Amino acid sequence: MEVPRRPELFDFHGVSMISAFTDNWENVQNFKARPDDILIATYPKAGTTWVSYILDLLYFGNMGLDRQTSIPLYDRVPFLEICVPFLPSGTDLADKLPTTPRLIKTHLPVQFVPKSFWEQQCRIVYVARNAKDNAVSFFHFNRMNLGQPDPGDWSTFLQEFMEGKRVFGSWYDHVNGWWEKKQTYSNLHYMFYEDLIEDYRREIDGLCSFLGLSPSAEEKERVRASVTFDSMKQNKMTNCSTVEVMDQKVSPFIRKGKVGDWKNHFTVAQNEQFDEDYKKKTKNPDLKFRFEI
Ligand code: PPS
Repeated sequence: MEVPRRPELFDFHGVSMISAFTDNWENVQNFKARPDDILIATYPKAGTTWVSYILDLLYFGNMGLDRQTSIPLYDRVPFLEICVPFLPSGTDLADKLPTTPRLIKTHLPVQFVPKSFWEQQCRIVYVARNAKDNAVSFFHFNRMNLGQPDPGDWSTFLQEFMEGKRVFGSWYDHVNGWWEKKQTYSNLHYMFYEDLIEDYRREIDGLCSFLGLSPSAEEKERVRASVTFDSMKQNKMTNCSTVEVMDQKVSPFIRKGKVGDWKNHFTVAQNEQFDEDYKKKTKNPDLKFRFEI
């Protein structure tokens, strides 16, 4: 059997990208956001699927079982910039979404977000995750997903991650760019994966208050039970088991879901080098990450 070729990274307006996320650029840039659209923005592997599913259930959890059992989450929450052969593009899927609000996912760095989202004052939920766990999760994702560039071995991957040479570019620029945007754009809710792990209920209350939602205690409990790591790992609608290019035997899409798994991957020397480099690249003292909780 022919082994599918993995895509090559290239520089795209200063950001490392692959063609699956740039081929539909004109339609992405001209995408017509509506005022009630909600954009879920993240650097890859920061908790996108988790937060997307939480929002999906908060808004549409009562719409009937069919939706929950037959429509994969990636069709309910389209990935705006994706464009691959034989599948509808993210913009097409979003255009055809029957729901209000439309929930839309993106990994774009802030400067690439289509201008209609800002013009329409859409609400945006940004999720950030500490760089070390984010890098580990991204490494395993690149191993299992043939649609991603070859990760090489862990030390090669880590080096490239530090240099911003992975898909969607530099983690440092991403989390920082969005953080800076938050200072001038009030409809942006900046969340941390670590906070959600530490105190799910507190974070959901914050999210609901941002979204203007007031679910009952029972509804909140229903959502909570559905979005636990174990439930989402078992759930075929959220675990990407239907995505052909992902080999879950290499590494499952819903893999570990922990804060601090980086300790099982970083050598002492890698950690020292990473910390040194991290200090130089993270200049904003207000944006703080936790590497353990
Ligand atoms: S993607 O491909 O960018 O959309 O991936 P993303 O969803 O952002 O990130 C995947 C990581 O999130 C973990 N995850 C969860 N953690 C805790 N609880 C729940 N419910 C949950 N769902 C997904 C997932 O396991 C990936 O992290 P790692 O560290 O690899 O396990």
